[in-house]
Amino acid sequence: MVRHRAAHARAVLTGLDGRFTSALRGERAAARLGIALAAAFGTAFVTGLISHFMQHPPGWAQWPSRPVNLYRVTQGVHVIGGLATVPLLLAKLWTVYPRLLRWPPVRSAAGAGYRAVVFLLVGGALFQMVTGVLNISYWYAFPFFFTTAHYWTSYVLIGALLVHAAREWPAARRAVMTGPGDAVGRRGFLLTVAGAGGAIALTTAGAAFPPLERLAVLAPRRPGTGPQGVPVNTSAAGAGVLAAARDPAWCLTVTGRVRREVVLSLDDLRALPARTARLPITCVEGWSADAVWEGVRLRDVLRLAGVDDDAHVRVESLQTWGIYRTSLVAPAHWRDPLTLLALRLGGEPLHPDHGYPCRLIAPNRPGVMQTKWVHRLVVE
Ligand code: HEM
Ligand SMILES: Nc1nc2c(c(=O)[nH]1)N[C@H]1C(S)=C(S)[C@@H](COP(=O)(O)O)O[C@H]1N2
Ligand SMILES: [Mo]
Repeated sequence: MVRHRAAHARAVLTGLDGRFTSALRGERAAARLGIALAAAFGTAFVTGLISHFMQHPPGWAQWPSRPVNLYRVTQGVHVIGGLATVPLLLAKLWTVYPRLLRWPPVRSAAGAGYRAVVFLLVGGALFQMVTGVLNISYWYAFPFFFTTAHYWTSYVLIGALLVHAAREWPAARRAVMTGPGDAVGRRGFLLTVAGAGGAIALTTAGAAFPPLERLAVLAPRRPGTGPQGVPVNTSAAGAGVLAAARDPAWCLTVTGRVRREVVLSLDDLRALPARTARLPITCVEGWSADAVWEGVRLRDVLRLAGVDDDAHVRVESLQTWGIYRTSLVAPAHWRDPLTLLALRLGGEPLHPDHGYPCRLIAPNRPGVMQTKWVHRLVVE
């Protein structure tokens, strides 16, 4: 009796007895959503890998310093596209969940293998979205390092997606090409899902794309807010550098593989030729804020010390801990005339939270590599 009731409850839940089925759970809707999701995940994978290899360049390839806004576009597409994909994923899961909860779950060994792939696909997709959304909302609810987990899960997700797509493609194609036309309700369902995705995109895209700035009510960070009109991720107090940054004895040291070690005070830096560049801070979290920076060219300072053209430069902060306390600058970036050691922002000395007395700002580079509170350049 108990067993019978459990089986009955399951049947109701999974729609096997026909009570909880919906006309919206057609193959055609599932196929269409699947194709859209595959395109969205493929885009997320490519833009995600770009972000990864920008921060961890393989020895044989160098990321260019132009176009200035390239990373802003790829990472904006990654994060905003990812957010807009959430309703698609939820809708897809809703259309297929009777099949996900099918009983018995496996009927053969081959079936068990494929169930495992579907499990990785659904689990991986949910994991990427949930951790991604929490991360950009500054809610670090998970015990692991987001970036590493998100990076490796993306390979699992894309691998499972390829197996799933290869297996379902014939049926999906049949459903989309030759199936019965969409019932009105079903078309309305897909339009609603697309509308929800579009609404999310419209209310978050302004975090990266200025024309939509005023609509960006759902964006966790809005450009134009914060001291000097630029958002702040780590404050000087939070980084524990306030006293060192304000110390009148602050100086910049250029050392490592140099012809002569150079030590420059703030006044020495101010006496070098001043340059201006309009460049965005482009955070890996998807937001970008344009600003006008003024300072000295990194290449001018490096040439004072005498460095080889193919040298790599490690920019070190006053900060003594944290994963963003240093960043590596490859030749394409330090030789670019727009790459500055900025002393001023928007016509004023840098606010402490923006890196006073001196911060790196370079074109086409993730925010995590725009080191603040610079005090040493180590040539490698
Ligand atoms: C709502 C959806 C998503 C959000 C909000 C999101 C957010 C992010 C963020 C904030 C980063 C930057 C991490 C950092 O550099 O510290 C990132 C990187 C990345 N994302 Fe996503 N993501 C989403 C979906 C996806 C999906 C579906 C995939 C895979 C298909 C993916 C693959 C990647 C990869 C490979 C990286 C590079 C990680 C690294 O630098 O090692 N993301 N994502
Ligand atoms: N030393 C140091 N530099 C840093 C960081 C940091 O935590 N420490 N955060 C980085 C990140 S994640 C971003 S997005 C930019 C933000 O610069 P802003 O606060 O001036 O907008 O600074 C970068 N530079
Ligand atoms: Mo950032």
